[in-house]
Amino acid sequence: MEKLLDLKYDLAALEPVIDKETVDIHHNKHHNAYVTNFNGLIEGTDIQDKDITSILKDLSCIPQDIKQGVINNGGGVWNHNFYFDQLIPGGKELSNQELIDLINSTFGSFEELKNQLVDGGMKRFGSGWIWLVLNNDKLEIVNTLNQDCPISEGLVPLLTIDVWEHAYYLKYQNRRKEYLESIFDIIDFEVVEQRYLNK
Ligand code: MN3
Repeated sequence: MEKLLDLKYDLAALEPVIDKETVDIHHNKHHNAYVTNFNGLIEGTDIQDKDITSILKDLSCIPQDIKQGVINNGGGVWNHNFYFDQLIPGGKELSNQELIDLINSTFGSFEELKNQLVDGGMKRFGSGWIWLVLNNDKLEIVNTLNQDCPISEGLVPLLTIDVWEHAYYLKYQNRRKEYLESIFDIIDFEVVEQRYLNK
């Protein structure tokens, strides 16, 4: 069973990049609903005592009649935990040289990594996520539909941006690109580094 993640910052602390009302509705309503629905689905089943990461890493463990619901709602919990946990007022820069070198050798530069994440987020048609992942120690940008989670594909996520409209629409409306470009100002790259080191 899952609990709603405790945010490390106040609801208004990510302004002006993400406004208080958006964080409030996104976290306390949408994110919380995934937690409630996920717990309701797994309660009383064979997987009720399994942790969410092991469930999503091995979808074959999910009873067939609740499988798609667990993928949608469990992914909703996991992906939002991952998203909100890597945000911080003012952002934090990357300092790990090994990861900096890997980004430069893969994408050419840190700026180009950002460009490709923005571009990938723009190309994700409909609701989903854009991710920086490790695929067998290689950096890749991938996107997922709905609440699908890259750990179900054996990938190691390092960073994600939620491109569901509920993540940005109150402030940015149709300007998804502006949201994608602005969010880098509040990404905590120390968290991203830690994910890389714990891979
Ligand atoms: Mn969301």
